[in-house]
Amino acid sequence: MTVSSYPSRRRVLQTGAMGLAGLSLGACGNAGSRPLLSSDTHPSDYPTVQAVRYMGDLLREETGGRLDIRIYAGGQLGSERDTLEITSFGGLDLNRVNLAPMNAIEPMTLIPSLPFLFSSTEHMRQSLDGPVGDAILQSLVPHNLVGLCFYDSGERSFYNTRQPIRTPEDMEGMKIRVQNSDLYVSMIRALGADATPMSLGEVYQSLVQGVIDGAENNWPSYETGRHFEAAPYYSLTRHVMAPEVLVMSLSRWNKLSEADQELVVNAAKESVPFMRSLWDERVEGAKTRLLAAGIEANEVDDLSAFQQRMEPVWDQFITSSQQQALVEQVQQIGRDLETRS
Ligand code: GTR
Repeated sequence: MTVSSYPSRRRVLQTGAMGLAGLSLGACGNAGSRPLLSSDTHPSDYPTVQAVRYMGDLLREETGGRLDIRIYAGGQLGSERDTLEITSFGGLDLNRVNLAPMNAIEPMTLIPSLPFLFSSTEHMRQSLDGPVGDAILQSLVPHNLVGLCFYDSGERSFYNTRQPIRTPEDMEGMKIRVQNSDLYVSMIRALGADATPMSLGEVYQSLVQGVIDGAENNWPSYETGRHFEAAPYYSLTRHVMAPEVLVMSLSRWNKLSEADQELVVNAAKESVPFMRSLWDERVEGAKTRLLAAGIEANEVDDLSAFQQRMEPVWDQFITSSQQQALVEQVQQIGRDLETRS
């Protein structure tokens, strides 16, 4: 499937046209000199947005303002799936999204999204900082996207309006919101719950109105989206550690000189450690604030029941020898880390 075959194409084009009309007002005329326009679903103070802003500062300093980034945060330009399509058409230059909305367009992006693949933050970071991460970034080029870097997204866990989750049976019949990815839909079904794909912006209202019973995300998004107000039971399943990715439209990339391409890649890479330190702080801060606000968090003593149910999910989505080889590399990195510790 290519980016342009997304189902909601008509709606996307409408959103895109509105977004672009707005964007062109602020642009300085020719595409070569205007800032790189960047989208993020999170608000201005979120670590991903701050990291891209940092990258823009670096570029501005290094080029005396010739290269710069203008960020449209808070989902102003639409959902991740929609803005991704706009980016692939070249209507947006940069986009920070999770890997989930790319799962349908590029099978290699399924790998870091696999439930229970990474055993720790270190395992995830080492895997994505090396050849596995490079191969996944590279796989985006045929979709008119240049993968610049990965950012952390931490551990995703389930939260809901009803009760603590300790076993898959506790989830039976619950309506759980997922990102727009078939992998997530299968994961929820394998746990005995009903999956409802929707964009992040719709989750709060859907929880409040009882359209869904729960969702799954990391601590910072659970806090930022105020989902905790409606769904105070946060159960630490830590089932997915799929990272965020920063992509550039291939058409804008091709308009840059080789020297500028190198500046962009280097600034993106430099923003990664900056983002990670903000991220670690944000996770701790969110956890402390949410516990103080009275949410009920619980550890899950036996994750094996959840893990076992994921076996058919892996089999369903890891179907090529290319994917299999990368999964094995990630697993080897995990074993090496364990031996060293
Ligand atoms: C967040 C992630 C977003 C988006 C969101 C979601 O953790 O940073 O990019 O994927 O989850 O659940 O839609």
